[in-house]
Order: sequence, then structure tokens, then C-alpha cells
Amino acid sequence: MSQRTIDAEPYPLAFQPEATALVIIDMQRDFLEPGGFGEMLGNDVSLLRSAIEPTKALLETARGAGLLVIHTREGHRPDLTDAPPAKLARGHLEVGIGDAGPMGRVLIRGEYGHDIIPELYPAADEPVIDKSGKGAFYETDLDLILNNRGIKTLIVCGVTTEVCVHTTVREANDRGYECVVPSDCVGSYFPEFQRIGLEMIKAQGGIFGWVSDAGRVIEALG
Ligand code: C5J
Repeated sequence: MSQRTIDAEPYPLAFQPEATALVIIDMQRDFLEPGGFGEMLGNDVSLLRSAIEPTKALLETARGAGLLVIHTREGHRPDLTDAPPAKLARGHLEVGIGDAGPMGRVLIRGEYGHDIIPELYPAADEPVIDKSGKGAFYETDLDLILNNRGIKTLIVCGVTTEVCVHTTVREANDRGYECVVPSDCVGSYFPEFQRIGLEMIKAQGGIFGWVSDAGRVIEALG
């Protein structure tokens, strides 16, 4: 196996491309486009769009380098049997999870709004993990897929930084994976959460991961 290094904080991350996966979290219309769940929660969804181009560049490089690429989607079964009542009630939304919105039923599998944006659409051979929670390991087969492929290092992109990206990186860290988050490939509706969320990952000697950026990760994969 070939050993390489990603320039990152708090210190360079050694990795082997064969044992590394790119994981793209929840780049769905429901979070990135007007009329979806993100907007229903009162957010300015345009704030997430800066993550699209750097993630696209990294995705193309990862595909070229032969990395395992995994996509996730947050959402629920049409009958909502996998949606905790507490999640459905949260926020007292006028139009919430399961209700009809401009892009179909909000956060429901199979609906237009639930799918991944065209810029980052999964290739036919790339696993898509449908998750009902914020973390990509919770009640999914992600850990099984990664283990079967001998994956040790995760490059984690997507939205939102302090919610599903953070939860997934924390879950991965507890399972023994080394995670690097490219700062320009993640997005938040709250600029201060974006900044602090990234600080939290790399603080205390990399308490649960590393932070880099698309350019430096692409260089390491090149
Ligand atoms: C949220 C996510 N923010 N994908 N989901 O509810 O971060």
C-alpha cells in the first residue's frame, strides 16, 4: 500500500489511498435548494452553495484516484415509520417532515427534494446510504461497507457542518476511523457554527479529526 500525507491541521495526516473513502454527507435538494427542509427551518439555503464546487473538484479527483466514494441522504420512509415522533414534532413547523412542499414531500425518500443535487450526483457504482438520523453510522450499513473494503481514513464533505457532518465524524472517530474534513467542502447556515465547528474537530491535538481544504486534499491524491 502506498503511504501519502495530507497537509492538514493540527498536523499532517498520513493515509493510504487504497484504505481511504470520500464520504459526501446529505448534499440533497432538501438542504441546498429553496422550498426544502432547510428553508422550512427558517434558513438561508444559499449559504451552503459555496461547498458545491470544491466538493465537485474533490469528487472528480477521488473518482480518478479510484477511491471508494459514498454518498448519504437524510430522510424517511413514506409511511414515516422510521421517523421518531420527537423529530417530527420538533420546531412546530407549518410544513415539516412528510408534508407536501414545492419539491414533493419534505425529507421523504423517493421525492425530488430528497435526492442529491445534480452537480454531485452519485455514479452508478457508488453506494448511497439512506439514514434517518443525523449520523451516517446510526442504523445503517456504512460501518460494514467500510470494513469490507478495509477503509481506515475518511475524507468527509457535505452539509451541515455542525449537524450531520459533525455527528458522522464523531461516530467515525469512536469507531477508529481517521477523518479529515476539507473546510471548503462543508457548509453551514450559520457562519459562526461553520468556523467553530471546524475548530472543534481539530482542537486538542485533533480531538476527533483533522481539517484541511479541497486544494490540499486534491494535491495529496494527485
Ligand atoms: C440537518 C443535516 N441539518 N444534514 N441535517 O438537519 O445536517
